[in-house]
Amino acid sequence: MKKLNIGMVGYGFMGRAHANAFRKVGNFFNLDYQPVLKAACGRDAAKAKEFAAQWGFESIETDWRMLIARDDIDVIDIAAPNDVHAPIAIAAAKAGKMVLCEKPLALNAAEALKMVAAVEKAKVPNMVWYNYRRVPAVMLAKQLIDEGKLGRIFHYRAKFLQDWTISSDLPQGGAGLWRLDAKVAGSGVTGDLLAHCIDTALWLNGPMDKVTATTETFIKERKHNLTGKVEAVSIDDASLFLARFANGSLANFEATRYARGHKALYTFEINGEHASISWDLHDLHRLQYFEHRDEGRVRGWRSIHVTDSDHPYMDKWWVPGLQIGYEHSFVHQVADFIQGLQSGTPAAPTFRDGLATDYVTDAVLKSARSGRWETVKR
Ligand code: SOE
Repeated sequence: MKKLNIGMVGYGFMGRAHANAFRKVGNFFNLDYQPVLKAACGRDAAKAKEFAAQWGFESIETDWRMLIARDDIDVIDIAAPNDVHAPIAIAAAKAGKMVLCEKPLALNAAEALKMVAAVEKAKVPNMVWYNYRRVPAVMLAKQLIDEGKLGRIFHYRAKFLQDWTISSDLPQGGAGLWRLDAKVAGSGVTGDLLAHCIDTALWLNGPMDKVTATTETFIKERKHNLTGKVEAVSIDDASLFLARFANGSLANFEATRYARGHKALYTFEINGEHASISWDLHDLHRLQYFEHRDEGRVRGWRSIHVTDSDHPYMDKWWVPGLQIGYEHSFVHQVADFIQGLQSGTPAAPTFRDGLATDYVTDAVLKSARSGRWETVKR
């Protein structure tokens, strides 16, 4: 079996999700490549060492430039905050490394475009970690849509609701809280949460033509963890938008960190001419499906427990009826990336697909400022 040497930048929540996926994939999928956790990279040597020991990385680096310079690294995996995605990805591509990048691809579409140019010029395999595509129930939704079961699509509806930033005592910036600092995150819930909804939507329902949005920052000032000073908050705390898709369907999207009681409630619903589907991250192994052409007396919403061996990915896990969870979506993503290397057909979402999402988030933020419908670039 060929080795795929991984050099990972970042050791936070996402670093754990990626490292776990690299470790597990070979146990469950028969692949030609085996990921090897070669080096974990982070600025704090003590934390990097602790992380490397916990997850089985062979070595550490404290400067991503040194990591990229190493001959024994095949893949640079970026699990660090958004403001370093572009410089690391571009340098890695120039050095001929494959690049995996956490979502959103960049701070904005202009930066994402440079990243796309770099990986395409260097012809290096690349992928963005929009992991929810790889939840079996979501993949089943994709299969049903591609088979034409829904018919013409009328509506797409998505939400991503959280409640972890409601307290005004919560500081912004630094480890764990960089998502509240616009300089590091690029935006608030638009880039962090809506980006997931948009990636899934573009994949399931095709390109978007235009959007009209509104955003709000409920808490205007927060103490900054790095400066110690109270500073203006410039992320969007909530972001809502309407969209028109190229296929003629109408959509609404909402993301907030101020929906008390909701922790990570990502839901979407699609209404077609013949059928509707809906999915809910808090019940991620189920797909709700309504088929109008069923016999009238028994017609109703079916709750499909997506755990059978003919469901996407499920033949690789336990036995029918035993469900899997969040972390498995990352394992599937690594498996698909490797299968893309083997087959020569790159696994999506590539950086170019990630750019498409950044074009939408840019249009959403632009519309929130202008108060007008904005065209989505392609
Ligand atoms: C934010 O809380 C967050 O961790 C996102 O950054 C992730 O992308 C999402 O999957 C869960 O919520």
